[in-house]
Amino acid sequence: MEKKKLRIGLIGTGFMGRTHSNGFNRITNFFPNLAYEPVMQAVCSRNEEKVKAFAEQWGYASYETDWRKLIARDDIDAVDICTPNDTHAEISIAAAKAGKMILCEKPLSRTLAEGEEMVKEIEAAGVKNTTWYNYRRLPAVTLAKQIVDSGKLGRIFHYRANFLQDWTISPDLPQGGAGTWRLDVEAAGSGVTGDLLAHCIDTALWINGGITDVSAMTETFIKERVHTESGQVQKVGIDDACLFHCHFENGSLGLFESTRYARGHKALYTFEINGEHASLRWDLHDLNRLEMYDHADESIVRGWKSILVTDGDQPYMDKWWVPGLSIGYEHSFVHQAADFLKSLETGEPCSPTFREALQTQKVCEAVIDSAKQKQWKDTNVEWP
Ligand code: SOE
Repeated sequence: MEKKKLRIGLIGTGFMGRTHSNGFNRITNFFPNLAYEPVMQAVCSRNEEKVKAFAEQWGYASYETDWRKLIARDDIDAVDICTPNDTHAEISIAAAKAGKMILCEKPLSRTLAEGEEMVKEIEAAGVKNTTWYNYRRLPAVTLAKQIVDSGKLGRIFHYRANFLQDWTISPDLPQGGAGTWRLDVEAAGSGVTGDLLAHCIDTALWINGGITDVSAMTETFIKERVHTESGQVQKVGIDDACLFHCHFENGSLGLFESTRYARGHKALYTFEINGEHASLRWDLHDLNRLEMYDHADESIVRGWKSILVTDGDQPYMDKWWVPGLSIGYEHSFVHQAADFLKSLETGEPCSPTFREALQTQKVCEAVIDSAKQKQWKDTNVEWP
């Protein structure tokens, strides 16, 4: 059967541009039953030499150096936004007005107000949309969601998550520009809260439901940095580290920590969920493993068991190799791209939609406000 085409226009050729391109490139081989196939139609970035090389490397048929031109093209169905956070609103709103479907890299926006405007415009335009929160689509994380949804854990008491890195410890690192825009509050909106905790919050909302209120503390360890473009020393406006605790709608308590100053940790994302009957824990460094303690096991063999998530019965794994053989980080993007194509077929939304990603923004904003004002803050999250 001839497949329908989804002609992709990618904007941004950094780290995320590569992960998404790799995701689209692998779909047709590994998800052969989808009715749609992605077509790498065009890629856009300001530097012509670099964007041309990127197009050749990743198989895009053409390139642009102005995103407005890419959006105006009739031969693009979906715009994939992989540019820094300060461009998400402008590009996605323009793309929606041009009637394009939109895939936007996380976090949705810099601020809640910006995110609300995006959701309003995208929903008014009625275009299909999704936000890339890739970690949900690692098979072990999806399995954790399935186990919680099955009721096996019973009542949930605790949800805790960490996302620890160490790449910004040096005071010599500049802020702003390629590579270091995540340190510049103007470009990023916030520091670890929007960049790293947003992942933890998205996974937590998805698995454990709405977060009602938060109490947070943040710290900026390095107070001044040189701006890459101006060369001027500037005040640092981002949170270098953030801790918060919260209540979930289901009555459980949440504890979250993120920093880019945990020497030795490059990308340690972990979560643990404790329920009445069973607990689950997961660690990105061993991403195909889900650990579970089940109190229903016979007492003499009761203990933490280690589930290697590589079996064809487990989420997404029927698409890959044979049981026991692993997949990696990049597959989370293949899965999200495949789920987006599948959603075109079924007419269902592809979660997290912009509206769902806005709920993560609400938690992020409440966290930042709580830390600034030293007060508990309601999130006003609407979940689901
Ligand atoms: C930051 O270092 C970063 O690249 C985030 O921007 C990503 O979202 C995260 O997955 C890994 O770390």
